[in-house]
Amino acid sequence: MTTNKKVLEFVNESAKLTTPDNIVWIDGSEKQLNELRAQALATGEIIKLNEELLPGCFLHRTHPNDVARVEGRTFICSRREEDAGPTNNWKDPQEMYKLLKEIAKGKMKGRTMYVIPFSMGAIGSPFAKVGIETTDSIYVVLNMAIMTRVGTKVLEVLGDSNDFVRGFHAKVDIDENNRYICQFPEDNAIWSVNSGYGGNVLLGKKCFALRIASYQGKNEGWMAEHMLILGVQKPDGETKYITAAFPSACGKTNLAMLIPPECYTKKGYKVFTVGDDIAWLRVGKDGRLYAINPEAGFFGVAPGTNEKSNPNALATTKKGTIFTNVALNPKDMTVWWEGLTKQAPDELIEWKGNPWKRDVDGANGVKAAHPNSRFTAPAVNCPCISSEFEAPDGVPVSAIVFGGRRAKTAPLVYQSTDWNNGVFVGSIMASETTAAASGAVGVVRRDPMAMLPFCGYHMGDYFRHWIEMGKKIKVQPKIFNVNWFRTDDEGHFIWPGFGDNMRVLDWILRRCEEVVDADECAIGYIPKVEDIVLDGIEDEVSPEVLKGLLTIDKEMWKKEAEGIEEFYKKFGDKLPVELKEELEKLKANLNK
Ligand code: GTP
Ligand code: SPV
Ligand code: MN
Repeated sequence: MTTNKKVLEFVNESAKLTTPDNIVWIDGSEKQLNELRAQALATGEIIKLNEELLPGCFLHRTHPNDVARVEGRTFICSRREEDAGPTNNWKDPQEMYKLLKEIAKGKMKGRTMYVIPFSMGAIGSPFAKVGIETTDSIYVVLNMAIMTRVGTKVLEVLGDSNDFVRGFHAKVDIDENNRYICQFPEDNAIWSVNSGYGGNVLLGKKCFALRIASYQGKNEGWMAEHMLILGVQKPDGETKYITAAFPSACGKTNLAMLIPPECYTKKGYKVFTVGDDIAWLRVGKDGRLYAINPEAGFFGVAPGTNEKSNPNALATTKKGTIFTNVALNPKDMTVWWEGLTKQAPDELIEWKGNPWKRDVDGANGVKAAHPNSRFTAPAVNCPCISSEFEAPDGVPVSAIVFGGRRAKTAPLVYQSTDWNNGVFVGSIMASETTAAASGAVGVVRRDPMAMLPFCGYHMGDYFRHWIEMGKKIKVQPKIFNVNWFRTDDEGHFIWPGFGDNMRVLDWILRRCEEVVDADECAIGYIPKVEDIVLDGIEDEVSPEVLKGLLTIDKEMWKKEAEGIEEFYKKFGDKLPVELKEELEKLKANLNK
């Protein structure tokens, strides 16, 4: 399929190591994908869902020990340990290659190795980058065919170039004790062994488009971020674009596809999705910041997705979708997850494949779907996909929003005072952990720019890169922070969230246009209560309640500042002095 020597070399090396019975090159044709689906159906690797209700949709179950990203087993194998920084696991590349080769040696015997040429970004876009993934998993092939652009045309644009990322994946034995997700930034290489789950094995996603790409971006003067991209079309027809970085399972897909409340739709406001997870950002010729979504599909969290919370996401999953670790309704071969409907069907097959009864298992708190169960759905299915989704030069960014899951401390929204202060706001992000990664859930941890698990180099250098990028952008986006997750004394979310987050986006855009005032406080600019539109939710959110959501507790923030200072110590002299100064300013403001 190609005469590219470097590609052939990589494929031959993968094959020599793992000794598969066959090698199949993925050409991207529907015919070939159909053959693979048929094979995977025959072995039970995927289960066909109801063709009338969910045409072209399948269910896949991963091993119960393999249901999320594994941060403890994810490594940045730069030559020097210092270059991986204090927030990444590191191992010497030569040692790690040796270990990985021992693990994968001969492990594709009796299996087929698939070669997937893929493009991150629309083929032909100046932002786009090519990868080649070798894998022994049909599930990976079928998912990559949704999440990225795959096939012959990718090899055509690559030509003889050596500028591609090498992604090696082998399922081996799905042994969690020998699972490794390794990035070699200096070699443009990724190795993933002993997993068959989503983000660990769809190597175009977090491994390439964030860990490797963030490193490439630092060297080449652009940025790879864990951000959604959305467009707000105003009644006058103009569309303004916002990017937002929230940690895993903290609301990116939901915000990217939001349907505005009636008081906005009546006036003609519309929201369009450009991306839901990853943004690649470059400075355009006009000095503005432009964003593309390098992906072609959505790998979204299923639980909580329903007709009310995210009808657009639900509609997106109605055809050509692969569901991973959701529950199966065997009566009609449809899928179910917690939060899809108020009441579960009487009987289901839970995500591990066992019978499940609502009144027995459900009543005992046994979940039918895994909390990190997901759908892989083509972006083109999305009813609100942006007309600019494939725009080769991306969309201009007016605002950058950071946010996390904080029960207290962080207000509903605030604006930073300028770019460097905005970088500070991103760098001090903290959020409660979620089921998207293995480990404890609900523990507050620092997660700068939602990139803690995804930055492919020293995070101090990453902060420096953000500051330097600001200098190159002539028309800097304004930077904000949001928190949809403040809770009351009973632990209930105070802010209704979802579509109602439009009320906050509206304030953000009005701030960008400089048509609305704000109150200055210790941490930045806070909305005046009367400037957040509450039409339609007055019963739920009174001006008093809103005032509470916008209040800064100085004592809590003094503690927060101590925590930031402690966190910053990790970075030693790699911490940009600009951020140190911002921290000093914050402390001074809190003592005023
Ligand atoms: P990744 O794909 O892991 O990067 O996650 P994500 O950031 O795209 O998160 P997603 O939109 O899938 O939301 C994750 C969870 O947060 C779901 O259970 C949602 O129901 C919940 N959620 C999203 N937005 C809101 C909101 O505005 N308020 C509340 N209370 N919950 C929300
Ligand atoms: C995340 O965890 O942020 C995801 C899912 O988007 S995964 O692809 O598994 O990383
Ligand atoms: Mn994500």
